[in-house]
Amino acid sequence: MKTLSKVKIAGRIIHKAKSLGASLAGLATIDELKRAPAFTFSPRMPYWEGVGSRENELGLKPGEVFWPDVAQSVLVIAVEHPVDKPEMDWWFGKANPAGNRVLIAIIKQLCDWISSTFGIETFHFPYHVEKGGIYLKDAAVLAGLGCIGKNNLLVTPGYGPLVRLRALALDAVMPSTGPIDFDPCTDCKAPCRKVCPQSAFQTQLYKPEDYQQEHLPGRTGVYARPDCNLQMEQNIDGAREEKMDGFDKPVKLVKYCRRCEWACPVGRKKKKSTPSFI
Ligand code: B12
Ligand code: SF4
Ligand code: SF4
Repeated sequence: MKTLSKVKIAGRIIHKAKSLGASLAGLATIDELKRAPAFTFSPRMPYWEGVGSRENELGLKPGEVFWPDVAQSVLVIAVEHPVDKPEMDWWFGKANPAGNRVLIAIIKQLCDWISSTFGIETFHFPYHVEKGGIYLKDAAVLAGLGCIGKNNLLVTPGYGPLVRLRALALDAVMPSTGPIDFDPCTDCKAPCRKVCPQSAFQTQLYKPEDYQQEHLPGRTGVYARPDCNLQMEQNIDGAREEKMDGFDKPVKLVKYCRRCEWACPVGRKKKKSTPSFI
């Protein structure tokens, strides 16, 4: 069989990801990831407050990432979570949200396809970092999917922050597809920061001189993770049982806050204007 160049393999993998339902897909190397802000900052981050510091079987300290032997590059995919499909994000009791299940299914199929087509070993990263996952937003920035916005979310040119992410590792160094020259936040008045019910973007909790790095949560250290996490806990406490299709009994529906995500105008599709004579 003719040997394909890495560039061609990368192109085919990205094309396959999109044909399986990914809205966006891109590649970054593990060496790039290891130097990325979330990876260098997290193990030194105070205020974990229980988020991401739960007991784990990998022996990881809070914030540490587990790198499997096969990890040389990562493929990051994004699936759009449009405003008019909020249910993609809802937790039904302990059941994964529908959007998460879509991401998992795409990555599973890609893992099988990549190893059978190119003979490259793969690893499906779990969601939680303490269970062996990676920092997906930074990975997505390096893979060229978008930038970190003032709302501390990945903001993509086509879908704004309205995406969810997942990744797999490849046992081959692939050409990186990013980062891209894109920053819609510079001249934006940041409505995303004003809508937060917990005022999580009000104070600079982390300072560059304390961490010897420029990029911090909320870009400059102004995102207060403990405040945001409090909102998530309130959302869990306030969840009500509702009757839902596909469930025999009423199920607890957790609808986590997305205000900083929804307030961002980037990537909103303009509704087709209806001709006035109809
Ligand atoms: C733990 C977690 C939480 C915790 C803590 C969040 C946090 N950021 O600390 C809580 C429960 C509070 C939370 C809340 C939310 N989360 Co959350 N969360 C995660 C998880 C599992 C890990 C994130 C983490 O710990 N990061 C480490 C911290 C230190 O990183 P950070 O805060 O992002 O800060 C870094 C970046 O800003 C970066 N950075 C800044 N500038 C620049 C510039 C460049 C060039 C680069 C490369 C990097 C960079 O540097 C900082 C570190 O120094 C990820 C999934 C995953 N495996 O990645 C989802 C994830 C980040 N969450 C997600 C979402 C959507 C949410 C919520 C909207 C809730 C919801 N409805 O789902 C809110 C939004 C909060 C916000 N505005 O950031 C999505 C984000 C999608 C997107 N478009 O970005 C993710 C990726 C999950 C997914 N399903 O796709 N989350
Ligand atoms: S609302 Fe403005 S500042 Fe906030 S993420 Fe979107 S473009 Fe950036
Ligand atoms: S998800 Fe809600 S609570 Fe958390 S930062 Fe965004 S607006 Fe604030």
